[in-house]
Order: sequence, then structure tokens, then C-alpha cells
Amino acid sequence: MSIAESELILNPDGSIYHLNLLPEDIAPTVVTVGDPERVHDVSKYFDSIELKKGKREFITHTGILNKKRITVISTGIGTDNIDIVLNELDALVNIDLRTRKVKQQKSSLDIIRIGTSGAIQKDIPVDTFLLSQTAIGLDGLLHFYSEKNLQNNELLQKLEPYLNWNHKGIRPYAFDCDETVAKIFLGNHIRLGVTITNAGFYAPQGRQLRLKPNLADFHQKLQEFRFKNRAITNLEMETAGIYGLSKLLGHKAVSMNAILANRATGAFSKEPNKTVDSLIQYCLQQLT
Ligand code: R1P
Repeated sequence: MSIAESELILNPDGSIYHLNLLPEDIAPTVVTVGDPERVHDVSKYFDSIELKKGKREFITHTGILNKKRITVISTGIGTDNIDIVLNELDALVNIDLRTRKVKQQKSSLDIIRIGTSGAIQKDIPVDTFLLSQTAIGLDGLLHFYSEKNLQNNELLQKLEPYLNWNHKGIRPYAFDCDETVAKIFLGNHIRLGVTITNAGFYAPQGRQLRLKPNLADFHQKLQEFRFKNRAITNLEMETAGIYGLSKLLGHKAVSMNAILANRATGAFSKEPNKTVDSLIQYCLQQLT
């Protein structure tokens, strides 16, 4: 069955609608970053760059590093953008854009998020590198998709009644990283964590400027939750969406976080750019 023009939207040159990319533009290894300017901060380490394209917040560079072809793409902020980026990356490899038919043989991408994040546990210093072993989404994105059996249901069964936020319209979902890709990034200085992804930066992460958050005990509840001796470690805005859609679509994802803030101690990194650059260099070194 071919997919209608209104559902799989292509630009006049045949490229996919938002990302503005053709199938040949992307490598099997895709690094995602939130900030469009971080795309250059990654690709400047490539030995050569063969492609630079972009549209809106979705900037893409593809190149070679140590004989490995890598694509780096910016997602902008939030899981609403992750919905677009993951579905369109998948369409580039798993849908024949000319016939508009899903390919019989599926391809799997390795997806590595290099992002920033805030810790919620006191013992995680700023400038830590944290690999999200599990991500819990409070943003709701994955509830719009079926195949929930791929979730970490064991964790959810404990988390949902503990949080008891369903009556506030907040229903968590939870997915794990891909273990084979995660192994590439393990190391003594890499902290493993459980990451909360939410739909905003202020009240959805327990911040108050002028508006009072609806959940007064947001941080405390998250800080005190334990599952198999694991604690929730950090907050950001993309990882759970990336993990969920990757699992459903058959891609392998891992999220690497530069911890720039500690929300429990009030600390913020003195050299955030240096920390992000070190994480980029570490990830590229491990990838190649
Ligand atoms: C918020 O400032 C943004 O920073 C974090 C959050 O997930 C959110 O996207 O990640 P990035 O630095 O990768 O964008």
C-alpha cells in the first residue's frame, strides 16, 4: 500500500518534508543534538564533510571520521521535534520515497543523542557525563503510538502508583537505551542514570519564575523514587521520545548527557561549553 501525499510529505526535490533530506544524505550512524549550532561543534572534528543541509531548526551535516560515515542533525528542543526527526529519519531508510511503500527489508540506525541536562540528585556534580540507561517520559508523546509492550513495564508498574499524577493528566511512559550501542560509551567516568523527559523547561521541570507549578512535590517525589536500587538522576526534554520511537521503529538509541546544572544543590557549570565539547570528543572517539 502506498502512503498518501498528505501523510508522507515530500518537497519538490523529493526530500522529506521537515528535514529536507534525501535517503542518500544520511549515514547509518546519526548523532542528534538539540542546538543547531552544536551541529558544527560536532562536524568540525570530521576528516571531511560531504553534505550540509537544513530547514527550520533541523540542520544536518554528514561526513567521515576515521573512515566512518556519520550524520549529525539538530533536533531543536523537545519531544514534539523528536517525533518529526525520528519518523522522518526512519522514512529515509525504511520507506521507498518514490513508490511511497514501506520497504520489505528494514534498516536500523544507530542514534546517539549528545545533549545537556540537569541533575536532581545531590551526588551528581556538574560537568558529569551521564548515559541514560532508562528514560521516563512525562510529556505524553509515546501514548499516541501503539506497541507499548516494548516499554519498561516493570518500572512503570512501580512508578505510576508511586507518582499518582494520573489525575493531573500526567501518565509516564518508560523505555531503555539500546544495550549494544550503550556499551560503546561505557567507561569509568560515565555515570549511568534514569532520565526524566518532560514537555517544558519551567514548571514541567519544577522551576518557578512567575507561574506556580501544579506539582509542589515534583522534585522530591522524583528524587526519592527507587527501582531495583536505581534512582532517577536527571531531567531533560528529548531522551524518552528518542528511546520510545527508536524501539518502536527498530533503531538503536543511546542518550549521552552533559550535566550542566544540579537542581538539588543549585550549582551550574562554570565552563558549560568546555564540558559539552569534551562530551562531543569522547562520543566521537568511542564511535570511531
Ligand atoms: C533546554 O535548555 C534544552 O537543553 C537540553 C534539553 O533537553 C533541552 O533541549 O538539551 P540540548 O542541550 O541537547 O538541547
